[in-house]
Amino acid sequence: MTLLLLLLLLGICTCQFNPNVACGRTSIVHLFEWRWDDIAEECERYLGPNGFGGVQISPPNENLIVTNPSRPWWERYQPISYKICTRSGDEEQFRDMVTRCNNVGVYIYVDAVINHMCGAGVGKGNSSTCGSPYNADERSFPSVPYSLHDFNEKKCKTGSGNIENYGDADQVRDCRLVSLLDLALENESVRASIIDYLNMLIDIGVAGFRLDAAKHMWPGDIQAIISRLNNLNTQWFPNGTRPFVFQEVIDLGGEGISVKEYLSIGRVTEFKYGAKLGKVIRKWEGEKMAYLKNWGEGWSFIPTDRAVVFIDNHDNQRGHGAGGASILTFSDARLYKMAVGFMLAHPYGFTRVMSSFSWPRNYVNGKDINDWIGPPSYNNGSIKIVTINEDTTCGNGWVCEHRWRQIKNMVIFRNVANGQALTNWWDNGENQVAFGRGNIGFIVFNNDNWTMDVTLNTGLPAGTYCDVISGEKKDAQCTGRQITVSSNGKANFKISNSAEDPFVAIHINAKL
Ligand code: QV4
Ligand code: CA
Repeated sequence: MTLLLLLLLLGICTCQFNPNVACGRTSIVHLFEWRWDDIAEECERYLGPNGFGGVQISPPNENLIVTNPSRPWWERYQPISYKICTRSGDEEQFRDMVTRCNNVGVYIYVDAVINHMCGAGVGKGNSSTCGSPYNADERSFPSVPYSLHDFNEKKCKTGSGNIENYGDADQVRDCRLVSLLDLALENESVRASIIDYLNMLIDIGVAGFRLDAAKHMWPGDIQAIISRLNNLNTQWFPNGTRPFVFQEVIDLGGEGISVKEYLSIGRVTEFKYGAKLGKVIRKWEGEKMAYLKNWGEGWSFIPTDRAVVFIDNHDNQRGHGAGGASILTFSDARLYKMAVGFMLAHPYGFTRVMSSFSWPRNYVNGKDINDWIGPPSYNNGSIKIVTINEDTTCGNGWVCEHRWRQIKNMVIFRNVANGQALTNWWDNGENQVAFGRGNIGFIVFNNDNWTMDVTLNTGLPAGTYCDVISGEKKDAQCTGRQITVSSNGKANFKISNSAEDPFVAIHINAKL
């Protein structure tokens, strides 16, 4: 009996690590700042058919409207209430998106901003996306409702009331992150408001949450909150399914807070991943691809079944957050595709693909002074629709990295190779590397400054395969290069260092 209870508890405790993606799907995509209507369309016309597992959406709850600068993307990280009412759409549009995406097996992951409300210095008014009133001076948000005693005013010990020293764990949790009014998450009334908000989203049908600024919340408070969340909606998910939780904790080492404190609660964002891989692909600090042989825990990353990994996110693609100059983005397209390709081919972690809007980068003394620019929008502030061009790319300022052929095809590669171990690693001691996934898929990179011409053991069955980087298989034809695997599993790979994309990937579903 006690054993049964223990097993049951164990089962309950481990489920929040499961991303809940539909069988055979392995990645999610962050559709940063997209409208709910566009996401619903994208699920049906593109993400479902191409094997994407889910979408991380921008915060759906009402936020402060920031006019100086004009409507920056970051206004969405300044909550005013938990009404579903933002530039992305209202509650009806949100429900429609969740239903339509779920119906095609693409699940929704909500960016949950629960550490804080708006900035301390924004005054009072009702300049918020749903017109709800706020008074930051009095710490009053009547639409939740929150008032003075719901904030960490007394607990924070710094002079400014803001976080001043990241070496001091108490400050990081109890003081204000860049002046954002810090919620007292140990208060039952605060917990209840947050739990109501998250449970409303679960009941609508979302599959999980990104916990924004998790490092700034005490692990015990997060645990208490997520243990009171409902199981997922049984219209789409098996009985008893726990919401997937992944926590935004930036730990590059050397701070007062370790990512380890959060591993028992849910998954965690592994920020070392993109920062390190960026350095390797850029060949900075003597890094080379050959060193990727023991990529993953071997690079002192968190355990693979706890990690959410990505090459860039909405912060560090523009110099916010962590990672610095090594982070690769759509602006370094050639290197970026290699990095995303490597990530999606490699078994470590649960993978998230970034999908951005473009903005004119403008560096002054090493800092992009346009880092605030919000999504493509009209003069009245409404977000522009995502248009789709003839060639399947996006228009209206949307970059849609997830629609780049190389990236989309590697999302499919990862699905096909799911569960297969890394096999047949090969490297030239420099920046030419290759590896397989069981006898299912094989990928080869040439990031050296000379042509690669090698014959490698792919582990794949004999046959002719279509390279899914230079093209793809369409109606039994290959639009790109063809690779012939002989009966001993070997194949010749010739990759010019000046190729548009100096890598090749094949898998059994791309066999001709
Ligand atoms: C500024 C000063 C303050 C000053 C205040 C005076 O920095 O010191 O007291 O003015 O009014 C915006 C502005 C910022 C401003 C603040 C409050 O950029 O200059 O403070 O608003 O008015 C995003 C942006 C922030 C933005 C915030 C809220 O990145 O620039 O702040 O939204 O609009 C750490 C954390 C990590 C965090 C990362 C960016 O550990 O958790 O920094 N990442 C997440 C999100 C991120 C978001 C937040 C957290 C906050 O991914 O997008 O910040 O929700 O590493
Ligand atoms: Ca806090």
